[in-house]
Amino acid sequence: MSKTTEVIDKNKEFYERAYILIPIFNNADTDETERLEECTALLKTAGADVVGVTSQKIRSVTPSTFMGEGKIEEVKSEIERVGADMAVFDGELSPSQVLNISNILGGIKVIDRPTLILDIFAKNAFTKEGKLQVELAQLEYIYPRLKGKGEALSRLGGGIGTRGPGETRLETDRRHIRRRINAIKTALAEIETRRNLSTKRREKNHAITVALTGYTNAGKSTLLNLLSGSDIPAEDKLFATLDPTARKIDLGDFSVIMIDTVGFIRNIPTELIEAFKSTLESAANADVILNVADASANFANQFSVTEQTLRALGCNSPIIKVLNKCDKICNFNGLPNDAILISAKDNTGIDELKGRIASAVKSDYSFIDIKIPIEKISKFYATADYAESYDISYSDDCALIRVVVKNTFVTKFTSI
Ligand SMILES: Nc1nc2c(ncn2[C@@H]2O[C@H](COP(=O)(O)OP(=O)(O)OP(=O)(O)O)[C@@H](O)[C@H]2O)c(=O)[nH]1
Ligand SMILES: [Mg+2]
Repeated sequence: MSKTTEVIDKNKEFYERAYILIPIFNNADTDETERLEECTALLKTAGADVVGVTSQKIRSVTPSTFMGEGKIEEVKSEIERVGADMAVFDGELSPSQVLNISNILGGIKVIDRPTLILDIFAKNAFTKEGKLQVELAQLEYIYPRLKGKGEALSRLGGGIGTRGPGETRLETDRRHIRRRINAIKTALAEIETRRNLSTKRREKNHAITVALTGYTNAGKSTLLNLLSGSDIPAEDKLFATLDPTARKIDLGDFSVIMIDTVGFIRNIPTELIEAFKSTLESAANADVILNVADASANFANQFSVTEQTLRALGCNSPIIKVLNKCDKICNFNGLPNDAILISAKDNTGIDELKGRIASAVKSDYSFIDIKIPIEKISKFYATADYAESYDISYSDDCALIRVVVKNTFVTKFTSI
């Protein structure tokens, strides 16, 4: 029924030593190995080594400690043996569960999965907006947990779970938090208004947008670097990208603006989705969406986590499934046949991907070539606002105009 294993024992200075607890429900869609790998990657990104793990199959939740109390008692001696200084629960805990588990484990720090994810976001936020969004999500998560004495939080001490964006330490005074939440919301609303203005400007410039979305660490930034020849940070870390980055990509006939954005993960804290809503919505509203997953991981789950999150954000755009890291797999059986197989590392499948993006764009847009005498060019300018974009070149007494236009407006140009 349950299993106790020691995983890694590295003695790195400054690294916290984490012991993972994994509750497993019978109908779970992710298996134990995957959960352990993902939790280990999250901890590595946050700056901790995993020194042990205990999993337990659970039929019903024990209200006081989530997993059975007997199991937690067993974990105590393991934790002492391997010298862990915190326990990480791969799920969400109530404040009293945190406190009860910590009590049984001799008072050590206990954090849950949302706290761990929020901590990584805090670590990786660099822009003003990113920092505010993360701090808001952290405070919204903490606030209801500070009811009563907030003892569970005072147990945290320092390190993972107590860090805000940048060098800040998270506020834990309820009254201050309420005030801070309101101030952050006002500041974010101002930033959003400014962004909406520039989006409007971009809409007026009629750029076609393609959003890179997908599971964290699937290779979105690496793909954008390859397509655009730029040098956006891409690392073997979770949530390396938090702030949206846009680059122009040439697709032959025309170009698009591709937006790289924050990655998704299973059970992403709702507070994070809420705080990142405006950033995520601008990706969800792009003309075409790429849903990137890692071919060497549980890609079916990765695809569905991303797609569900996008649809929940009101996304109606066409979604193209992209399976990256195909260089890492030997067996191509069982891969979804509606996905494009690529390797951003080895530059394979990229032409097919570009072709698919172009045809998704073309199913919405038409490309028209117009040749008119220069003295009649005002006729074109009278309808030019209906174009997404256009290029004009001149030959003898004629203007040659290539127009990209939404299908609904094609007739505005065919009658010139
Ligand atoms: N083997 C292999 N590794 C890849 C490929 N594409 C990306 N990687 C590696 O995967 C890791 C994550 O890549 P990123 O581009 O940062 O992934 P991301 O989707 O932007 O991740 P987040 O921003 O953290 O959500 C890096 O170490 C990349 O070098 C690929 O095609 N093959
Ligand atoms: Mg990235």
